[in-house]
Amino acid sequence: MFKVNNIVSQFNLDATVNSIEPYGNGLINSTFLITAINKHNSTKRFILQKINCNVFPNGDSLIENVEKVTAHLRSVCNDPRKVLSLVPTHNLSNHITDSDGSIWRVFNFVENSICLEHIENYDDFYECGFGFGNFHHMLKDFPVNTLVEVIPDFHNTPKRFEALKKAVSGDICGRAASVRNEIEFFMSEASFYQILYDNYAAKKLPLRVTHNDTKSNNILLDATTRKALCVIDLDTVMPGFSVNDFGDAIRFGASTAAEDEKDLSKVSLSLELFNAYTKGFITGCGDCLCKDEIALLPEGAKMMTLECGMRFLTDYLQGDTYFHTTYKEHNLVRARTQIELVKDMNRKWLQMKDIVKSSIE
Ligand code: ADP
Ligand code: GN1
Ligand code: MG
Repeated sequence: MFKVNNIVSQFNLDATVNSIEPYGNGLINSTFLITAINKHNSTKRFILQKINCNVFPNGDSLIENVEKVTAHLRSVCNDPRKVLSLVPTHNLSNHITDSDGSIWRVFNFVENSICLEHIENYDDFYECGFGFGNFHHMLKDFPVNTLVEVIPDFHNTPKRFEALKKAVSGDICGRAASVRNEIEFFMSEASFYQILYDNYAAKKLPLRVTHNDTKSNNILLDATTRKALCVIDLDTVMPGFSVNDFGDAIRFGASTAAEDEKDLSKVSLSLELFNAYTKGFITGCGDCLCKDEIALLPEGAKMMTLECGMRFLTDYLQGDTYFHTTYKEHNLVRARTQIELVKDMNRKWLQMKDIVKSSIE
């Protein structure tokens, strides 16, 4: 803890630190809650984060992206609870680099907010959709080419498929033979992976500023009104496709089971939740989505579920070096829930298409 205390002392919190505790359930970065007392004797809280430099080797560019995007959001929305703010250091920097080369930053804590690990009702999920849709709306005039692609090809599903096949042939942990069925499933969907890039090439799908990690625990709702409040976890904000932002949220939030549920009979796509998110997202986007983008929303949902499943399986084959895991088969269990969800999406495909169509009539 000495090291963390030392890190915190370099930020200009304007308050005396009482405690620093691990916080949240993210799979990549390390997050801490700082509780402090200011000179008026009021409690002030902050979020401290250490960026995972294996995942984000380009930490300086990541912080620059976050600074640019939050500055733009502040220019279109002046409510401080609705936009993340980086707290400066005493040297007026927006982050510090420690002796190991790791990057740390502090955000103001958004008080009286909740963040959902599981969706509890349709209205909450509508609000998540509205909030992420509104994020696109607020960033529609942001010059997308000024953002650094901090993880190149992050949602390039064809490349993720190539990476899976390479992990299978490399088989460095000797695990491939035991996951033949899972590998076979991803092979059987191979003709699907190119579809968004084909639409991009045909100029039907524009490149936008996208969040790229739209799980429900990456948006804060107001604890009193349960209205969408603030989009967080901006590390993967990069140029991308809106349908993937829609899709990742569906993958996580419209599933009837947790991402790491072992009992696959509990995993399915809730069409009611799909409907709620679709309505919220399209409304939040306002006029910024084009017709072809809206038509491809179901493809985004299936794509992100397939891609995330492949990423979990690839990590399992490679010895669990990317995602935080708490037991040996954790990534495999996660890959299996994603496969189960895709199978259910295939069964409910026409209904998903109909829900999207009826949302714009
Ligand atoms: P990770 O990249 O590890 O997922 P996040 O940025 O999503 O990290 O933060 C982890 C958790 O911390 C979030 O799910 C949320 O509960 C909480 N959190 C993060 N930033 C804030 C904030 N500014 N105000 C309140 N809670 C926050
Ligand atoms: C990671 O950091 P977190 O938990 O919000 C991952 C996402 C995955 C998600 C799966 C940078 O997100 O891409 O969809 O886990 N983030 C990164 O739960 O790889
Ligand atoms: Mg997160």
